[in-house]
Amino acid sequence: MIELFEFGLSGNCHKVRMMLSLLRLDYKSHAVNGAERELKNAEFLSMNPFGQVPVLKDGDTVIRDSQAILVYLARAYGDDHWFPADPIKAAEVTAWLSTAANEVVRGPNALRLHYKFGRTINLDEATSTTANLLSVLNQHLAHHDWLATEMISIADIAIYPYIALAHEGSVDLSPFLSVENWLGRIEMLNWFVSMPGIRGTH
Ligand SMILES: N[C@@H](CCC(=O)N[C@@H](CS)C(=O)NCC(=O)O)C(=O)O
Repeated sequence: MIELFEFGLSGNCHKVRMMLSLLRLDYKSHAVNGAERELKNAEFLSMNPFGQVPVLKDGDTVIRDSQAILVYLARAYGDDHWFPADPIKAAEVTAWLSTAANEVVRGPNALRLHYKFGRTINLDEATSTTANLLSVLNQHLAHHDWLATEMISIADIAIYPYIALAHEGSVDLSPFLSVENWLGRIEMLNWFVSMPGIRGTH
């Protein structure tokens, strides 16, 4: 049985929930209470020494980090298009996984943490990172249906949640029509799952 240690409002956890659903995998959810310091007790730290969700357990295998979990699920349970064996395609997917862990975190994720959860951030840096990211995404998606290859891959899943949640960080996506259309394509997938804050239609 697959187990997922998670927060309901976390976009990083939502990547994993989406992937599990799209692969039609059953799992047991463990809602971790960050306020109760459940992330920092010895048992949790033995699974992820950074004390963060998501963490996925599959039998004796424990994987931390949302991008790593997507790679694991794609290779263990998915068809090749999710994380292709082809070296060039694998590199294209990995480039977007890096974008998810870098520009997305410093941009729309940081703005959401500020406006929704009150975290102090460098607003100018987060705003300019977000503007540049959305411009890059929009130009790329003007000519591509999916981010990395001609089919959906874990690149799309890794980038999706914090773009779909960007409005909670006071970001207006309406000037970025190709991004809006890509969000809509993902939301039309069979077995797509939503989360609080993700609008139903784009
Ligand atoms: N690189 C990690 C980042 C995970 C992360 O930032 N998790 C947040 C929730 S979205 C968390 O656990 N925060 C609590 C903390 O850092 O104490 C990933 O992609 O999974």
